[in-house]
Amino acid sequence: MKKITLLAALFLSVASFAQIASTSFEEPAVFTVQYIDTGDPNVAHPLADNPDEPFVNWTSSGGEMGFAARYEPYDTPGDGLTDGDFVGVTDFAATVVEYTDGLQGYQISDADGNFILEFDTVDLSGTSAPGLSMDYFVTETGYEGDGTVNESGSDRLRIYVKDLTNATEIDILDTTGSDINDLGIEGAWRLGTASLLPDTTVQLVIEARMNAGAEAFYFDNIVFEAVLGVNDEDNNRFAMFPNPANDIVNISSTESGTKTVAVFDVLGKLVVNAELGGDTLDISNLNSGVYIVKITQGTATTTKKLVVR
Ligand SMILES: [Ca+2]
Ligand SMILES: [Ca+2]
Ligand SMILES: [Ca+2]
Ligand SMILES: [Ca+2]
Repeated sequence: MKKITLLAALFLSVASFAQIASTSFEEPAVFTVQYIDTGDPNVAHPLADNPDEPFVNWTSSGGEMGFAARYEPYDTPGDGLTDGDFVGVTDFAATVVEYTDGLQGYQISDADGNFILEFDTVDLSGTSAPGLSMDYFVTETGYEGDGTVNESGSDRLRIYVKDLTNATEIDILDTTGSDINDLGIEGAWRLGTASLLPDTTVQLVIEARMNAGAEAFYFDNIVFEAVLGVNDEDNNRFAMFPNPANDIVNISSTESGTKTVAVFDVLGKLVVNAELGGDTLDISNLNSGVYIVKITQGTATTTKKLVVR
């Protein structure tokens, strides 16, 4: 599932996307057992990876982003993760059916304390309109409390980006102050987004507090993207005509080979996703309006605005 989060920037002009960093949690091996913390649940500590248990940490080898997990007790410490919990990289999601991208994602459940997941920092130097998108799922069950007190029965999920350059924090989701049940976010995958600033260094952080096995949060498809300049090489490679169009539009490339074409409506919803061997894309199902067309061929990718009549 590809998502476009930078529609506002895209509408300004023809522009080209680049992925700056991402993880879909597909690289780590998976273990379908519980993770058992061997540390002291009464004190804060980094969570170590254990043999033949789900990875809670990952060191990037140049592909997917790395991440590191740590545990912080409540003011009223509980079992933490010493009682065995389904956390870390998993390929199953009991109540979720499946992850949104690939087979694997990251699960945090029954932490009996605070589970904090920090991702590798991302350098946004030289980018314009950088942003982050990610998918999250909150199970449908009876959460308690409003998350304002660091104690058992005060469930909380906060997802945010730390702007390390400006010492600010950009919230993607913060349930603090509400009973999670009152937010209408449970039982379906949700898209989380953040608009970021160029020339900053940022870090995605997830903080989760819950005290029951049915209370589970799942994460997948984390992508930092930015718009690269107009009139770049990738943009010049592709032509789209006629525009405005109806019924069909032609998408040509200066290079031979299959093209992947994704069409998004103004709300960022994917409406067409096609592999094109030739140049002709059927758009007869699209209503009149403005669309964003993302064209990919090999490593080249660009985005163009299409008007459908
Ligand atoms: Ca995945
Ligand atoms: Ca636990
Ligand atoms: Ca509740
Ligand atoms: Ca709870």
